[in-house]
Amino acid sequence: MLNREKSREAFARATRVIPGGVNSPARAFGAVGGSPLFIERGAGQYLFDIDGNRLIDYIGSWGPHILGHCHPNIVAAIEAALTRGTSFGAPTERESELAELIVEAVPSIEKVRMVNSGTEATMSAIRLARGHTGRNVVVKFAGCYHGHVDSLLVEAGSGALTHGVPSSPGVPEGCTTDTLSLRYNDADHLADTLAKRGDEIAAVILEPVVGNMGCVPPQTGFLEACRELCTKHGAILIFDEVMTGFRVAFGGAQARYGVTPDLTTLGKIVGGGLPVGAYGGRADIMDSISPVGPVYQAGTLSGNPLATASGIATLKTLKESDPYDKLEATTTRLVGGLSDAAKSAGIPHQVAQVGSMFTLFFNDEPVTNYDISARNDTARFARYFQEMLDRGVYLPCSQFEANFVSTCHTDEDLDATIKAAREVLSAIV
Ligand code: HOZ
Repeated sequence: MLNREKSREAFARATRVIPGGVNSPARAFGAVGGSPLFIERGAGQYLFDIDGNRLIDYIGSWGPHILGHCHPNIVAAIEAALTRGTSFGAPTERESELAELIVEAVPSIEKVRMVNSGTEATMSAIRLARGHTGRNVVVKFAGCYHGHVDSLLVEAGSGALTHGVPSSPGVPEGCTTDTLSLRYNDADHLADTLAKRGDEIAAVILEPVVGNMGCVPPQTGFLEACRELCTKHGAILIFDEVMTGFRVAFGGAQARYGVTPDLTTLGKIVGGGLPVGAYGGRADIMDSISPVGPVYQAGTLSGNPLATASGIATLKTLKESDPYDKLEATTTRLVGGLSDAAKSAGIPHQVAQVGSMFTLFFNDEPVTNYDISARNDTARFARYFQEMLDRGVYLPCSQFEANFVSTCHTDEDLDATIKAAREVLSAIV
């Protein structure tokens, strides 16, 4: 049993001045009960909370920490940048260095614009697609989450789904009348929609591997069909790789699956844990952005010196060490152990894994879309979550989120996690 006393007190204090006590709903424990742990520091694969508990971390700040917390290369890069100034509002050479690393790695990206979050990246990519095509309608897929952009908060995943508001109040109808939400992994649904309204559709945006209704991989042929249909109807294909970029392969899901979108959005790993987003793609489309073209998008802190230093250090370390095969093998071993534990307990479950992203679903059918994910046994998940936490395993506090493995997780961490899962799952049948 974890001592959570100081965290409880810290949460009580936070709730007096911060809505729900958290600065992002995905951190709230509403779906699993209790209150969140307050973190004192991170080191490698571990978090240490203010009660002094050490936790094996499978969130990694919701994706950025593929190299673990406080990787020495990243810390050194940020420290060196810090002493030279935190923001200039003027170009630096580091911005070009980071852009070059991204362009070299991500197949679709010929030019890239840095922003400050994944939400900003998707919001800007949508505006660009509309401005470039002169069309208004955007197609998304239910259960995909593209940040809290007004026009994309329709049947959204992540915290919106977890907290039961996949389509948020506060978004005027006018913002979403041009948003169509289709079934993920259903190419026929997309083909029909494009056949009917193809000349109005500016963009089709999707997570090529969904991380926000749990980890849901694309079925064979789905990404290819999206590519083919967008080309046929002149719609811009946008891969939201905020979560999958530099995660499921160095070049993201598009490199892993060999399907190249027109635009790509990035975040998380590309900032190495600092607030960063980016969107990039075909040069002819990107040149529609101001000041070359008319589509306006701007930001005082975009390309920030600390954030670019952190991003460069992260990408260079990943490029030089190429940890992807090992990360995947580690994750495969872990999900195999979790699945065996659920099997021995006789619990209906599914494991979904792509590279070092995974979800253990409490569901008796494979989770391929939003409707099926909505049938997950969330009550069982809540018990699993709490009991795992009590054994020092820090999982996402929602059945609708992906777990992440870092290069720091060891065999001992995996063994401890699987042992905990065996105990817990046999007790929550
Ligand atoms: N995309 C992240 C989780 N699915 C966001 C985390 C958050 O909203 O705080």
